[in-house]
This record gives sequence, structure tokens and C-alpha cells, in this order.
Amino acid sequence: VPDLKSVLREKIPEQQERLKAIKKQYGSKELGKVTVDMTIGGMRGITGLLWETSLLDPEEGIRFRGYSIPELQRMLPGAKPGGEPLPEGLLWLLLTGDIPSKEQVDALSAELAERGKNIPAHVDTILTDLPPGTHPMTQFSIATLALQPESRFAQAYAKGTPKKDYWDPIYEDSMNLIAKLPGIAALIYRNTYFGGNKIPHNPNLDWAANLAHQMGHDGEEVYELTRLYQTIHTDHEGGNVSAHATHLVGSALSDPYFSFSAGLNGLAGPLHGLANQEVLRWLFDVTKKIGQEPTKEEVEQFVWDTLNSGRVIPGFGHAVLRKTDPRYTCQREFAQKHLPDDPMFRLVSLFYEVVPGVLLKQGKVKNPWPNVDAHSGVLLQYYGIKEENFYTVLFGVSRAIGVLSQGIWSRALGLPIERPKSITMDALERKLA
Ligand code: AMX
Repeated sequence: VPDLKSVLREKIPEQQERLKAIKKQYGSKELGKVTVDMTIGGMRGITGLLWETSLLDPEEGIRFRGYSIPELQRMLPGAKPGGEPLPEGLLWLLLTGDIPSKEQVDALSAELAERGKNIPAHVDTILTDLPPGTHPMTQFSIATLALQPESRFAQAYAKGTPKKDYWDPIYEDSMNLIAKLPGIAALIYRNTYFGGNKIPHNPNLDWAANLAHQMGHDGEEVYELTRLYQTIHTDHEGGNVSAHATHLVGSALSDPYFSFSAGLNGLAGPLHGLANQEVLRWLFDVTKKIGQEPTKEEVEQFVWDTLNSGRVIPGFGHAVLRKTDPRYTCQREFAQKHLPDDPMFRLVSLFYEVVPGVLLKQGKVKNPWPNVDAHSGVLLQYYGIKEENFYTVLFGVSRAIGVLSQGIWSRALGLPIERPKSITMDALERKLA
């Protein structure tokens, strides 16, 4: 069977030609207009990025290379028949546009296990030298940067590699980094919560199961949850903060270690990836104040209290989505299948019933529905992954698969350095007065 890199190599020339043709045929056509509101409002609604790996529909949610999450749960190979998809299969899909066979996915699992088996010793030294209490996301970003001296792209660039060949060392860096992330994340986990007592990488496990295993959480169900979790958090088109930051920094030809570390710094924000941690803390707050089985009315009052104190309801709302996030729905289905009677799951379900109504009544949000982060925490809790300030690291491990796949394509397509125009209030008033 041809390996992932050979399949990708075959596909690059036709996509390069396709982009050239698009530029020639449509280069001067308009994709939309830019209003002052858009410029002030976080560029919302401006189509300003080319992003091949996924596309977000406001009503339907994310599609990866054209496939919805339920389709991928049916079509991508699992560790066992009918099981959750293996994230390696999604990596294959994002890079090539093809649904891989089980054989191809197994070969990719083995390749990643080989590439990821050793984490350089200095990474552990750097992490353990950080002050106690350093947030796991800070550690994660630092650890990623600490791998940067390994960059094959930085070395190739220094040697004068021509632009048409950039994608190759970018591919090598991206695969090496993706392969090492489960080990890095587990290192942070064991250092932070288990006094540095580490669990070795198991070469016979797939990439996601190895993550759970090295964290110290073993069992077929927790492996299945990790496979699903790591599949659905990969990519959410190009404009979200972590994807956009990775893309922006990569456009300066900073290598994947630099660019992914930048993406992680954005993911660490409470309005983005940190929301999964915030959701869990907020749920605990509820149980502390009103017990594990609150009534609808009590929950409604709690939601209002949160809003009235000037805070957002974590896990609800979205910049682009206008319906319940399908990443929420598939986690809900996982819970219905594996932990239907779990009190925390029941609480999350109650919030699903109550929060959208309250947000609608308040009348500010454009989307009152839950996003991916509203559900992930209770699943992790159920399987013993209790340390909520680690949750965004798990999100970040998955996000690498999406943003680095696109990073390889960005270099293969020769996309330029990103440089949008900005404007001052002065200039804006002069221009429009
Ligand atoms: N609770 C309370 N208020 C909310 C809200 C929520 N969940 N979501 C949006 N709002 C408020 C906004 O703060 C804004 O108020 P303002 O006019 O006073 O500034 C108003 O509603 C309009 O915002 P919007 O256009 O609906 O959303 P946005 O595009 O500005 O922001 C997001 C999107 C996700 C940051 C926002 O919905 C939010 O803060 N949600 C809670 C945090 C969260 O769950 N983030 C995770 C998102 C998914 C992810 O990236 N992982």
C-alpha cells in the first residue's frame, strides 16, 4: 500500500493547477463586501482565508473534506468494527481528501507510534523547571517550542531549499509533531498531577489510545472516548483563533513548531478552547450551590445570576454556528450510550434544556445553542480524567491534526505571507465623512 506521503505527493500538482485556474478565472471577482461593522467586529463575515481541510455551515456545522461527523463515524475505520473513528484516519482524509482503508490507517498508526516514541529529555527538564501551578496550556505551548530545534523545515530553508519543495520538510515536521503530542501531553499530565511518575509509550496502541494510556487511563471505553474526542476537535475551518493564528504565523514561513505553538496560545483563551475547563468549573459551582439534582427553575435562576454578574455562559454560543454544534451532539450520543445515568450528564442535559431559552430571552447572543465545549468535560470526568485545567491540552492535541494538515497544503499551494490592511479611527472618519 502506498503511504500517506506518496498519496499526498501525487495530489499536489493537480491542486496547484486548480488554484492557478481559479486565480485566472475568478481572480478579480468579488466574494462580498466589507462594512465598517465587520472591520470593528472581529472581521466576522469576511471571507478572507483559503482553508481546504474543512468548511463550516452555520446551520449544519462542520464538514471535514465534505463529510459530516455522523458520516465519518460510519465511514472512517475504527479500532474495532462499529467503533469510533481513529483520528489517524481523519488525518489521512484531511491531507488527501480520501477516506482511507483500515490497512492504510493501521500503517499510519504504526508510523506515528514510531515517530512519537521518544520525547527529547530536555523537554521534561524545561517543564519541571517551571514554577509549580504553571497552567498546562502554558506548559504545552512551551513544550512545543522546545521541540523547534528539531525542525527539518528550518534546516532546509537555511540551506536554500527552493519554494516548490517547502511542503516536504513541513510535512516531516508536522508528522513528527503530531506523533509526539500524545507523549508531550501525557508528560505534562503526569508531571502536574502525579509527581512526575511517567508511563511509557506503548508501540502497539493507536495514537489516541496511547494518549489515554500514557496519561494513566486504560480501558476500551476510555480509549473509544479519546478516539472520538481527538477526531472531532481537529478542525473547524480557518477563521477560529487557533487555526487562524497557526495559519498566520506559518505564512511567515515560521516552521510548524512555531506556528502550532502560536495556535495553542490562542486556544488557551477562555472564549476559545479554555471554555471546556470553564464549563466544568461552572457545573461544579452549580452542584456546590444547589446540589447535584437541581430543578429547572433553580438552573434557570443560576444561569440568570451568571449573566447578571457580567459573565458569559461557557459552552454556549458561537461566532459562526447558529444551531447545536454536531460535535456536542455526537458527545451527547456517546453519553447516552455509555453513561446514561451519570448525574453530571443529567445536569448537562438539563442545561441544554434551560440555557438556550434564557439566552434568547436576554436577547444578545446570535446563537443560544451549545458548542463542543459544553459536553466534553463530563465525559472526561466519568472516565476518571478529573483535572479540568488539563482539558484544553486534550483539545490542542487534536487541533494539531487540522491546522498542521492545512499548513502542509498552504506551503504546497505556495500561499503568500498574510497581511490584511488595518485602519485607524481617524483614517476611517476621513475616508467616510
Ligand atoms: N453567554 C453570555 N453572553 C454571550 C454568550 C454566552 N454564551 N455568547 C455570546 N454572548 C454575548 C457576547 O458576549 C456579546 O455581548 P456584547 O454585545 O455585550 O459584547 C453578544 O452576546 C453577541 O455575541 P455573538 O455575536 O453572539 O458572539 P461572538 O461571535 O461575539 O462570540 C463566542 C462567540 C463563542 C466567543 C461567545 O458565544 C462566547 O463567549 N461563548 C462562551 C464561551 C465559549 O463557549 N467559547 C467556546 C466557543 C467554541 C470554541 O471556540 N471552542
